[in-house]
Amino acid sequence: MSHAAPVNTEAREAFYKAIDPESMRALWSVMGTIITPEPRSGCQPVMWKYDTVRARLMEAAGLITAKEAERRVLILENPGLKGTSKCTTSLYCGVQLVMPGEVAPAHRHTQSALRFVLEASGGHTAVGGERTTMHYGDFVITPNWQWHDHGNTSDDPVLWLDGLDIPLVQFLDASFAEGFGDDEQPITKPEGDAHARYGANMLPLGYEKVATTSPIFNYPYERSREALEQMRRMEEWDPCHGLKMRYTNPVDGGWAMPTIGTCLQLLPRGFKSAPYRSTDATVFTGVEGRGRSTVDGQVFEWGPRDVFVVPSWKEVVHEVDEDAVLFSYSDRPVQEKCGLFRERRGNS
Ligand code: GTQ
Repeated sequence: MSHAAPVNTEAREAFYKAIDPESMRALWSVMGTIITPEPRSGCQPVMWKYDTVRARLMEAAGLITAKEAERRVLILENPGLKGTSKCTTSLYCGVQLVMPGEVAPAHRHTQSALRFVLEASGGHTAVGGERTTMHYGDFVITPNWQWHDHGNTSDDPVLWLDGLDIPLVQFLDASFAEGFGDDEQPITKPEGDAHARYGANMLPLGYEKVATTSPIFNYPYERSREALEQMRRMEEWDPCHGLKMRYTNPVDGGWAMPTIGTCLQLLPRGFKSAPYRSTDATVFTGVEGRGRSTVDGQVFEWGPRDVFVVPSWKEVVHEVDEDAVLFSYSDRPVQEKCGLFRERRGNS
């Protein structure tokens, strides 16, 4: 596989041409490009500064309402994957803005979505008949095929990061979508219902797993952050990750979403990580503090709400002068299910 394709002779060229209209291709002429010795991704290391994205979203708010747009989102498109609406090869990333008084009308689709809240003094999203209020740093899930609508009854703009498995679903040709018909779905449950049932280290007796996604749909930042704070006292620093926790589905302990793995990590003041690479291209966003991440030789200086990408199998080193928190997501659950996930810790 590591050897080059066999040389082209006139006779071989003629043969390739002859079989092309018959919808055939000689494997030996393409083997090295379809089965590579290691990942060869078009996905590039890249960073978006929040101030730039936010300013453009405010500009967009002067052009279109959330209702007319259905979702007022600026896609963070990887420059190495231009025209594809992808942030990594398998995952999508966008930043959504809902202005005071606006609603993003109810719809559903087979793509799963995560929201990571960047600015909110009172926005909400409704999923499965329940509303949840969004606060800075909350990780909110919209499971596939669930009706969802967003609203903002506060006086301030609400912004969040959208992470969806759009490219994965597209690859599998499994996209379905429909509008609800009304702006908002009926609310049938009190706020906090899912949390009470599934988020208190208990489950209703006899509960049977019905979905592949966690039944908790808001993981409040306050609680996730508190866990990291408690753990920092033990100083169990991982050389590559500092202190990195994954969000789980309380029903089975697996990832919170079937296609997207989500994590929150604390990097303590003065920390410099050991080099790390993994097959799951990862989208990071700053939550607290500032830091510097070197991705395949490119240095990204990030602060809260900035977004950067580490492509598959590219080396990353994180450095922080102050305590910093990062949220991240990747397709790791899919790779694990397929036995594909690989990582390399340190310089080996
Ligand atoms: O909020 O439902 O960024 O359907 C892209 C597609 C957000 C959403 C996106 C969507 C949504």
